[in-house]
Amino acid sequence: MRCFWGEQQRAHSPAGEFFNGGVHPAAEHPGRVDAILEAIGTTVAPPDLGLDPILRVHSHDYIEFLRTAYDRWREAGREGDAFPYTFPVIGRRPLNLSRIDALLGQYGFDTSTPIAEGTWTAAYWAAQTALAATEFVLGGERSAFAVCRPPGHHCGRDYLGGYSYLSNAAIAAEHAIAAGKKRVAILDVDYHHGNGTQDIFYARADVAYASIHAEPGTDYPFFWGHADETGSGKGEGATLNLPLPRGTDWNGYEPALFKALDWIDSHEPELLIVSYGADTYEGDPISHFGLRTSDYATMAKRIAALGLPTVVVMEGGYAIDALGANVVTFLSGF
Ligand code: SP5
Ligand code: ZN
Repeated sequence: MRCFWGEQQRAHSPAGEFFNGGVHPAAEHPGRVDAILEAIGTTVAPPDLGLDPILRVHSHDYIEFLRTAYDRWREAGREGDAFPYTFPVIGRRPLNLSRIDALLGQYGFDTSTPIAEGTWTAAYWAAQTALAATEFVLGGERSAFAVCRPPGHHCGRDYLGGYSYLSNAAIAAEHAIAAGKKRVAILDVDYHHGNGTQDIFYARADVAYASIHAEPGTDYPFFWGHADETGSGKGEGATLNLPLPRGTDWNGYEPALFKALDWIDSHEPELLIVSYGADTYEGDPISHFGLRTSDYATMAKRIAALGLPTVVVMEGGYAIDALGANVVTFLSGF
């Protein structure tokens, strides 16, 4: 499968993330792509399609924030990576605040997603990588893989979170719609619910979103991904959430996958985008499913049986020793 990757994506290298009352080494680090690139071999660098396709998904003010936040953080005299500490949980509205600490809270929902020196550059090129893979498939190819990093499925139109800054999968989907596709489906198989992708398309009928993920009652992102979230307005029925308990192995996973695939098929999409996270792996350090490396070949074979042009976008996956094998095994199933 043709694989796209931009070296600029290495530039994001936050020192740590904050959870459980302390700072821990960042799980989403550049070593992840070393493991993936070594396993997949040749990659193609994406061209620069500019900001326009990104602005189909994200708001201007959010993009302006993301581009400038690190510099503003340093100008405020701070050391290290930019972290928020106050969040507008009640009555979030577009106040025109200027202090960087207010902005960090306004545009972020967790403390796992710091803005470091190269964050904007890397996120920008991750989006370009997703766009290049999408262009390749729109050009008539059966499938392509975008080695996106940082990942994207937790961030929304105007907020970051869950190691995600730009919504690579949503940017790919909107690019396909702008190119004339009438209906697109996104299948999200990362261990965590893709709350950002869901949010972006929640009221839309033309982009169907299906996710299989850890029960949010026990796992991040907690507040989204519950089975009763099915879309709103014109998008009612165009969101499907299939939460599974911790400990789920392939025997428990496969029926949910079949359900999601049947559901996607019934929406008659012209293009499929897969948000692929390898953090469903049994050895993942921050997750609790029990999939084995060989299961990813079966997973991909089932997805490929839909017979749809498919763009695979990388999301999470933190077991570095097995990450390359998990990705390659998944891609081999197409
Ligand atoms: C793209 C993606 O997979 N994002 C996941 C973000 C999860 N952040 C959660 C941080 C808290 C992790 N708790 C780990 C406990 C380890 N013992
Ligand atoms: Zn994940």
